[in-house]
Amino acid sequence: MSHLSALAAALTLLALQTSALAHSTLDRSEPKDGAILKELPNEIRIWFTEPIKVGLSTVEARNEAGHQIDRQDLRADKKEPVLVSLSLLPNLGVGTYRVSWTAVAQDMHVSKGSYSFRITP
Ligand SMILES: [Cu+2]
Repeated sequence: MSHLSALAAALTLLALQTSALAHSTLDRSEPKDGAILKELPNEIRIWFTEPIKVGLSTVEARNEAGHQIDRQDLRADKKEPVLVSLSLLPNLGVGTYRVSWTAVAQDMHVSKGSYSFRITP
């Protein structure tokens, strides 16, 4: 391999690695989208496809009236870098709750989404 084609191969590899680090989006959550639960958990957990910059990202949970029902304490898991958690206020009643998230990936690309789950009597 000539020096030039070795360089081209290295650049191609770099480009592939960069695109592999593309935007981070929601992989799965607990409770999951559309879940119907008997009681609200203490916290919600979201697994993203790539680790996110927690300080620049937001996750909010709101009730049907639009009131924020989380403790605004978004944090990354120490062992699992793609996992973030958010504590919820206690004693929330039946109803539909919506989680909205804006995730800033390590490459600074931003992705957004929302999902909801329901508490039934
Ligand atoms: Cu990206």
